[in-house]
Amino acid sequence: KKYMWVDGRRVDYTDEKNVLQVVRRAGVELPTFCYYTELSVFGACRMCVVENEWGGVEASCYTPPREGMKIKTNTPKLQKHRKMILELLLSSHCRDCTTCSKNGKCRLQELALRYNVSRVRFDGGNGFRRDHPVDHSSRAISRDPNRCILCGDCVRMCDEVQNVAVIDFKGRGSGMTVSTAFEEPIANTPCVSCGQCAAVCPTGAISVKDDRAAVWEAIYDDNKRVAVQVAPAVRVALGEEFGLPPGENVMGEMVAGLRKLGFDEIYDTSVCADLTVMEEAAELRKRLSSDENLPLFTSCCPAWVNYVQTKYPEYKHNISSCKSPMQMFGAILKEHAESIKKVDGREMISVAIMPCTAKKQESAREEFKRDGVPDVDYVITTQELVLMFKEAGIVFSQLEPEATDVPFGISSGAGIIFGVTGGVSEAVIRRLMEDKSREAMMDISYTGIRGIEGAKEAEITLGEKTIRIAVVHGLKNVDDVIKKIKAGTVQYDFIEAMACPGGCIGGAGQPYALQRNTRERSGGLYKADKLSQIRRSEENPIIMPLYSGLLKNKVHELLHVEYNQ
Ligand code: HC1
Ligand code: SF4
Repeated sequence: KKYMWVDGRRVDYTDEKNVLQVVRRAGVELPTFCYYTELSVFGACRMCVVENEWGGVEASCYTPPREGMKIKTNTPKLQKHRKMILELLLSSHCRDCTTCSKNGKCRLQELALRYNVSRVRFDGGNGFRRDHPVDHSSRAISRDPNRCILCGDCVRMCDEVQNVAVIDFKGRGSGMTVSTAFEEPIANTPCVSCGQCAAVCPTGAISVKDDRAAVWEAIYDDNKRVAVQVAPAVRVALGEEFGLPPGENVMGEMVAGLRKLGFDEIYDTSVCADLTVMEEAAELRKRLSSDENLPLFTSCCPAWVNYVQTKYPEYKHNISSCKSPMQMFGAILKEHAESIKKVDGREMISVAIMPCTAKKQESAREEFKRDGVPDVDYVITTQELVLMFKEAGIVFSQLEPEATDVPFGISSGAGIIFGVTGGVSEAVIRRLMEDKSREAMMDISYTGIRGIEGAKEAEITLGEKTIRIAVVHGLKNVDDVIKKIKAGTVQYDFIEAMACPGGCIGGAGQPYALQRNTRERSGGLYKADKLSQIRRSEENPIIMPLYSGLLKNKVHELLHVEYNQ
């Protein structure tokens, strides 16, 4: 066994790439601004320094562990070093913490407190960079370079994980910033609105847009009836913000909380995920028989749709024409509202609670408006919902679980697993498989579509045909697959792509966005599926009445989309 010494204690290690990982395994939470296991090692912030046996100071993220190595993590020299870094960062950082969107969640704020930085000796000496314009152009994120500490996390995330690379370092010395090319507003770049840059930003330099005020306004307005739908992934992450273990399903408590907030109708987006399964499975069958526009690309992840449209427009016809479950629900709710309005007189406002920042941009797309009115009026993230509960003084632990509303109150387990990578494919396969036995359903989960690997593949046999499926998450992984398709080295019939690592459960709107808790959150969704009495979309008893009722002659208008781009 290999081992090293951390603060005089022997610590075994195996394949840890750097001393930082060994130290963290030993239970010491070394501070960092620029270290994430998902990203390459940058070594810029130097907060993770350790002292070696000769009194030298090394960045632990950059140092590979050596057999018998002796290091200390907390010495007067290290304390002084960390304090100095914090003071230098603060000398060029605005300090209006109370009105910053990251207040209470900012790592700079937290470390300044942790290392007792109560005054900044170099105040102003480095030139307060306070005059950069703030970029509010995107529907999903805001960029405030005045709050940037140049850790480069957003730059590496956008490039290495998402393969989009629309932000980079610019300038030199104290004039250095992170910016888009030619300082274009981010909305004019190929940014896909995934929000993953905001998820890694340790300060408020990149933050998720906050739409709470508009939702409150609608709730307070007596002339409005406010309906809300909640995405599958929200239920297994929300509890983390209230001290519950990751992956715990708090759907019932959340519904109770939403009623307390004043929402008039509460629904589960999974219901329309069942509709998506019906429509997408039919679309796949059709394309397989005509052998056109294959592989079929799933369309529920708006950041992925944006990516195809900007990077691979030649594949735009491969994107499924199905609206995402959120947009299908938005259209159905607005349609349904017409009949209620005659009785009730109130205008219906439709809100969606999503783990995702790109959903804010999706709901604002022209294609999802009818007569200029969006089908989904406002999208708020899991984190914004947490804040709404707190604003309303709701004590989450005291909520008793409640059920969603009729007439759209039943969903299947297939609709719930949409929130995890592989879930959409599994749900579609359940629909397509002729063998509807319990054993066949079990077999699907062993085809290779479950699990957190970035790219997976599976084959299923439908009658005479073998269908090849790829399940990919993280846009860099998806890009690799598309390149292989282009090169002709792989061939698929169906591709499920999700921009965020892990699928929606790892969305940038989730609590502690980078601590993705992928295993626990996906476990929570698979458990909910297992506990569902209905596990196939076609068995959802509200689906067929919908087709013969509200959707009659309106399937195309309400459930499908033709993108303008
Ligand atoms: Fe998703 Fe979807 S699963 S996209 O990941 O298809 O955001 O959770 O709501 O629309 O149902 C997100 C999640 C969500 C849609 C569904
Ligand atoms: Fe890059 Fe996504 Fe951030 Fe846009 S939202 S800058 S694509 S990481």
